[in-house]
Amino acid sequence: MEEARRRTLQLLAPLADEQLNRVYSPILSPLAWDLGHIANFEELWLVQTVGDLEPLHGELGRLYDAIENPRAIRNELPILRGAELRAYLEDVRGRTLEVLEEVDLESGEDPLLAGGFVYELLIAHEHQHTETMLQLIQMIDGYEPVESNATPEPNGVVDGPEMVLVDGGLAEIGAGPEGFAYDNERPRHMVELDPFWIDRAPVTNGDYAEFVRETRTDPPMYWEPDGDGWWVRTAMGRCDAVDPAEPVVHVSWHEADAFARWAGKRLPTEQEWEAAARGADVDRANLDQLSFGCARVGAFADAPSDCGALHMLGDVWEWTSSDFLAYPGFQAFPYPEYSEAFFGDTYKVLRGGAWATRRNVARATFRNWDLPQRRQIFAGLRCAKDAN
Ligand code: AVJ
Ligand code: FE
Repeated sequence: MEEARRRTLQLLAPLADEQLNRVYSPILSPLAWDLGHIANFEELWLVQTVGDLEPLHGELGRLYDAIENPRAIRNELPILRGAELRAYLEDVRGRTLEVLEEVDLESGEDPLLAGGFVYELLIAHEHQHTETMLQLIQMIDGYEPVESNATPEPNGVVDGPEMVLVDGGLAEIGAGPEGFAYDNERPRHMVELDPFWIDRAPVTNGDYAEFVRETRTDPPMYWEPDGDGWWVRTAMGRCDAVDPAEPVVHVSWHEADAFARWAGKRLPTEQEWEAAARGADVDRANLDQLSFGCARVGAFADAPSDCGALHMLGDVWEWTSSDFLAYPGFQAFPYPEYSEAFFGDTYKVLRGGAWATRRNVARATFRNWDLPQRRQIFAGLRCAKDAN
């Protein structure tokens, strides 16, 4: 929990209070809301629910309820700001640590506490909100990270076939009963897959620029023409040449789907994606935020998934053709608003995690979801094709 908090505060450290309170986009919360929401989620689950204590600020929690308060209105709420916000984070954490002293994680009677589930939930939640914060940080001109790592360079055998084959048959989908996973990843179940081809690597900026040129479709978010027939990236107010060898990022589901059809292919289903990701190594992937961008295709080429695919985890979330639906036998846990409220044909599933995703929340069974028109998320794609 301390490590998660250090990262949250580190990402925000270069920013003035005015920037934390500013609305950069109606589809993203002001950073001060995210920060207060992180602390309030901790208070709700670790202090109030586990510790049976009263909240510090009475009804304050209602302001940080993500379902009750759509992103566009969050800055109009009387949320905590400035020193009061910082004090709330610290006071909640103090009480969390007091409660933790008393807690019995071993008895297994309370499913919330068994295996430390609620603590894992809390950490994953904070990790996911730091990714949301990074979506907004892309819009802040002149943002300079406190700490950053060079993006990993291509290694191993980078050249290979355009697509790799995944055998058909029964595939195990979803997370098993052990360890932390979200409710929407469970229960694990078998699906019958026809054999299919999947791109060995995510679609690159080079591929996507060709699609834009030929179809006159909009470029990805944050691309501007460089005046010389190519493109620059303008995220964080920069002006860097688009690298044709990096995976394309900040495209919508509609754009991803159109690209796949233009290429004579299709998006994979989320089950196909998961089968293709089997054997991918979460420790050999461009994750965890500090590279502040994608790695060129072929980074970790020495660590392919079992079918031979690269970059299944990290760099960009990959759009799938699948709607966000419950797995057979799904049970909401610990609260229906986490996943169940979003099931249906409104949201599309993304898989794999991006450079902006903490390593702790990236895994082959993890299901992310968003609206098909969204581009501020770190989303790209890879294509699939029937094998017969
Ligand atoms: C899984 C990224 C869609 O941001 O709505 C954060 C994660 N859930 N707090 C979201 C989440 C509750 C969720 N996504
Ligand atoms: Fe949240």
